[in-house]
Amino acid sequence: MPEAADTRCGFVALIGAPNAGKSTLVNSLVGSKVTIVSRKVQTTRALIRGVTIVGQSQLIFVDTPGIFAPRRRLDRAMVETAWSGAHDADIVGLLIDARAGLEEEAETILSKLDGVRSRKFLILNKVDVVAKPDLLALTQAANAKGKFEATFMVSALTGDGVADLKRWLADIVPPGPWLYPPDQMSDAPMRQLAAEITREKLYERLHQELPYQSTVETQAWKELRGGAIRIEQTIYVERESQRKIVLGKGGQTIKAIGEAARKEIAEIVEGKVDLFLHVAVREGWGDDPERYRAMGLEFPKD
Ligand SMILES: Nc1nc2c(ncn2[C@@H]2O[C@H](COP(=O)(O)OP(=O)(O)OP(=O)(O)O)[C@@H](O)[C@H]2O)c(=O)[nH]1
Ligand SMILES: [Mg+2]
Repeated sequence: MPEAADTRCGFVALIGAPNAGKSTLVNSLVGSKVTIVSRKVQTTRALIRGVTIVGQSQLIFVDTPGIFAPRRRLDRAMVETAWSGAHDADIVGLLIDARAGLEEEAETILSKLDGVRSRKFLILNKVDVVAKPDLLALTQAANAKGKFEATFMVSALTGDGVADLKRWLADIVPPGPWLYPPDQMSDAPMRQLAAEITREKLYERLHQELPYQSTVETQAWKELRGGAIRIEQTIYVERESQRKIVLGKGGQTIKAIGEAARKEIAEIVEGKVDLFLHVAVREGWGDDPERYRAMGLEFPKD
């Protein structure tokens, strides 16, 4: 590690509407999968940190849940946690899906961003699918509404513009000692990432309301003799009818979810993994403080 006197270190929170590409960008910035991604909105539920080093600077990226008009208790917890991530960061990047432009959710975030005292910059994401003139118009419109130190145009998916953004951040994060060992990319325990990976596979295979009415927890994690890891997870749903859908005909759906999750977890731990998934009906889990603790969320009291 370099001498502390020369180092820089800071928290960079990425906020934005659901589906803007925050998690994809955090993974791209870190160069490894630390947070899950899906085509559906409201995938990320809590603050997820991903760490990377650029020269003498350690950048701690904070992935946040999308900000939208919340209805359920869980929605409120997610939106509150996203704003808390912004307030606590040294630097906040507002991500806008350039294809969607300044839609209602992005406008609402822009209008509240003045209340955040951290340094701010703007990111137009998904430039791989948007024409240049549209990007310039969007840059102007967003900068007219918010005070940003800089605007970046990136594609989190292709990596276009990501290195430039990293270099800029490395120069402006505050001086100070590194907070994580140089080889650490995430501060989440493996059992939490493993639960998130199963949730990602669930989001890929289930539709309508079901993904939003389910949550995944790792119940047991055991290293067996011979090196394999035995993992037990529970998928909580709200109703028996949902349990049946998660299981699928002859157990096909849960099998596919489990197999996809097992493969990915095995790659990350670089070893053999046995994954056992249980599906439990827990009516009202969205109002159960215990589930929020497991997700790393504050429980909104009302
Ligand atoms: N074409 C294109 N698609 C992208 C890009 N970045 C992200 N996506 C896609 O956008 C969708 C949403 O990505 P996420 O990273 O999950 O978005 P998010 O902002 O974290 O979403 P929430 O966690 O729900 O708030 C996924 O299907 C991504 O593959 C990009 O640069 N270009
Ligand atoms: Mg996300």
